[in-house]
Amino acid sequence: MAAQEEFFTGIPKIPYVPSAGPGEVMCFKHYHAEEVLMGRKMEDWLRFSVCYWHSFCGTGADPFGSPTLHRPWNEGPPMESARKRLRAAFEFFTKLGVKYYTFHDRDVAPEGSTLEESNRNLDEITDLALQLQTQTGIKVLWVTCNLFAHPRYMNGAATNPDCHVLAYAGAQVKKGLDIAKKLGAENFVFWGGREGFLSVHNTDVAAELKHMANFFKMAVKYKEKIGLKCQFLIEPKPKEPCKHQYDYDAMSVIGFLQHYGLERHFKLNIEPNHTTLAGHSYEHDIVMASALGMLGSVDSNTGSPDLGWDTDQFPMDIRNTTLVMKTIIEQGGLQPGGLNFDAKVRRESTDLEDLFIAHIGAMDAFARGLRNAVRILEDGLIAGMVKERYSSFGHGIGQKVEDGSATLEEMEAFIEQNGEPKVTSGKQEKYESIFNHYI
Ligand code: XLS
Ligand code: NI
Ligand code: NI
Repeated sequence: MAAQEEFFTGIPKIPYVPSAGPGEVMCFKHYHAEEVLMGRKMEDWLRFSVCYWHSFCGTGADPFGSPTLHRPWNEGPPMESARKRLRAAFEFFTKLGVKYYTFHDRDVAPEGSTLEESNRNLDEITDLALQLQTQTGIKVLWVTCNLFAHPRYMNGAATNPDCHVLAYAGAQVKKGLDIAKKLGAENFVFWGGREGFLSVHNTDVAAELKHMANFFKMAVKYKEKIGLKCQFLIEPKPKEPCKHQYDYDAMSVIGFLQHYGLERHFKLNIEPNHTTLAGHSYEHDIVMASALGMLGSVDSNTGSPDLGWDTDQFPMDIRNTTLVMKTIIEQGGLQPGGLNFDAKVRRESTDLEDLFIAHIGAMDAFARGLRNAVRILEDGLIAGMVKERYSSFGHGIGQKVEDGSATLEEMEAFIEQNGEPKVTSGKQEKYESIFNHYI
């Protein structure tokens, strides 16, 4: 048998070299997979995942320009290049030392002219994926269905005004769930690509929301029927491609899930670039979802404050990664979710090695965030200050508010007895100064 084609020639398995100088970017200086922090290996806190669509399907094309990234695996007839792409991807995951990957159904296998043909393509490619997974030990963090690229979905999938289109999406998701089971995916993501509206004039919002909820109920039912054990995740995004998307941000998705009685079956996959598009700060939705026990996974990327769209850059800012990791440690980890690099190299970063440099840089940024967060939590200084700030809820009237037994009459009696509260400083700058000490 001919030797398997190598795509990243000259690039070895990426080593950990903590002493490496500033110009050495093809090694980890902070990410040390096996090192144990707060009782867990770094790789288990971080659970890094590479995304298929940007890193292996992306061409660098944008609305103003043609492809700039000419990948050897994207050449040839569709099924042949699908197989090459998969082998290239597994070579990349192995050399990078990442244990998880994520994909849309249509990233790994081309859409055929009928659903049957698309499904056959998927069967064939996922046979190879399963083989490569077994050989390498690499696993699927999550699968998702692309319910937004094909023209049939231009008016939405689960929220399409035409039930024929919704049915197609349902059929596609059924197959996606079968594939998730076949490959042992740990999660399944629903990103509402075109679930929203561009004009309120032609849209029955109440009907669309109900259809979307019923669509999710069908997915839950089928998941249970086939005994698929993965976590369902919804990924909020406020806009793009729609002007308004129903899954606007963490709190709107949580409200939606609760309204339709779906909250037990889903968690959230938070993408910080979407959070900033919603007008929040980077860590906002991670903190909000986690506070309500709904943070399931993170699409680790970042936007650009100068551009108002989903630029999907690699996360390189240590302040952000520290805040994210602090939240993740506080909730006891992300498993079965992970940190998925839903990020793409810039269209100007045309070398194959740039794919490695980008992932290594982002992994190191998260490893530093993890190390910083561990120091913040182990020192306990900030936690102690926050605890003190809320200490009035630990006794007396505060305790009654805390456990939900207090009444407005008791509030009135308390004020009659104790009068005006004394104002206390919020000390924001003190917290910020202490936080900076750990960065
Ligand atoms: C798009 C989303 C998408 C999902 C998966 O903005 O981030 O890539 O993560 O469909
Ligand atoms: Ni995403
Ligand atoms: Ni995105």
